[in-house]
Amino acid sequence: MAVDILIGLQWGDEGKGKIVDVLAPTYDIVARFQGGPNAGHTLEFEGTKHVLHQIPSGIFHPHIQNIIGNGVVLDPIVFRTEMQKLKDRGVDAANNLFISKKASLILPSHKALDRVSEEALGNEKIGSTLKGIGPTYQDKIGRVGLRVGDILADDFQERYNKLVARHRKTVEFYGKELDLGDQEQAFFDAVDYLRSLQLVDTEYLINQAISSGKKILAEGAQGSLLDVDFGTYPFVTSSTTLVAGACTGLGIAPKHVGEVYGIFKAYTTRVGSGPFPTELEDEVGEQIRQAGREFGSTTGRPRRCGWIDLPSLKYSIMLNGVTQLDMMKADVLTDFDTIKVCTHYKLASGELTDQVPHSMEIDILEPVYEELPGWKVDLNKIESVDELPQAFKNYLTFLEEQLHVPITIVSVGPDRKSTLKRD
Ligand code: 2SA
Ligand code: MG
Repeated sequence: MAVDILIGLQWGDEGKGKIVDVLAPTYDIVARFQGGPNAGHTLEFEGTKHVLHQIPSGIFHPHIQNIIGNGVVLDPIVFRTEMQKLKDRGVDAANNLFISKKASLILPSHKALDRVSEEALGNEKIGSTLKGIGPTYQDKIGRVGLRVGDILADDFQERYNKLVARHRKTVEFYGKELDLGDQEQAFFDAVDYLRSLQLVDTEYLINQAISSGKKILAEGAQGSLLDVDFGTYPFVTSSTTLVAGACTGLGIAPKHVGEVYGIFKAYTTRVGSGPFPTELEDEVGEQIRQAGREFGSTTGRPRRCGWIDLPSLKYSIMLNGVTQLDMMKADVLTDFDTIKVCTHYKLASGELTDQVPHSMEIDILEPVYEELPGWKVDLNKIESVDELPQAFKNYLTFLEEQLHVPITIVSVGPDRKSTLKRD
């Protein structure tokens, strides 16, 4: 088995970037397989915080080859800025970064489409990051999109014009005008930059690496509950955020999948619209938001906060075939006397279930909680699992008994060092 896959089990922002960074030293390749600039993967080490959007989180390790796979939607403008930021911090990513020729290109007009579409939805808006994700995947599935490899063709400008003409008509359909301002110039400048990088058929690169026994880590973005099929549709992102997405988004046969790391927070957050059964719209939710610094790392939006939700975690574990769990941000719950855990949902019929129903709307289901004693000890200072307070160990055991998967990593602070491994 050569490809391990790391997946967020909630609505994104579980701390995937941090765990990739911690696991990276044992891997030869780190690859992104879906999503794009909507992602915000935060890594902290040596007192500095780094937020990555499109570049894989293995980039800070010089021995690692990083791959942006075919399943990704790539915004050349955002990408170029991201590369420059890395360079400013002394990381020249160009040599160990490989970009799939089959990755989709986000055009400035895709971002305009994202905006007009959200405006038209009004109160029912998805709460998209406005990065053009939905419209770009629509064009991919609609078979009219542009891909990274197209920038090498002589007629790229014509193909670009043709697609923008389509987008212009759609924007007009919404009663608006397409005004791209200086974005087109920025796009073509960034495309020129992209041409100078290693644009390859990454499916061959990865499969050759598998054949030669190299270790690969596929890094998921967003979360399982934002998956286009199994998430809280239509309040989802437009890609397959599950393990299956790593196979199609990189060109990996399922037989090569090894460990599946499922990342979750000790509580739950969601940014954007859509149902969230355990949401706390009170001072407890606000306390979690402040203690956990729960603000979108791409858009800065305040994240909605709530208690941990076991039925949805079980669902994500099932869909992904999770083999190991990693629990993040346990330190955020330090100040609470009791910790609530949603074990079931109560349906309108009065029936209790631990399965995720077709709709997770709160008027259809009500969360049922068990209360566990809080630990009231600042976990941030703890450096080994033996030092963990008993009440916290009990919380872990309770979760493991419910989820039937071992929690092998517990993160108790933002820094690389605050990551405790359990056997
Ligand atoms: P989109 O932009 O079309 O993918 O938005 C569709 C929904 O998916 C949600 N989404 C996210 N949820 C959590 N984190 C994400 N990344 C950023 C972060 C988000 C941010 O790391 O904080 O900064 O706001 C992410 N990306 C997409 C989105 O909120 C919609 O509900
Ligand atoms: Mg994030």
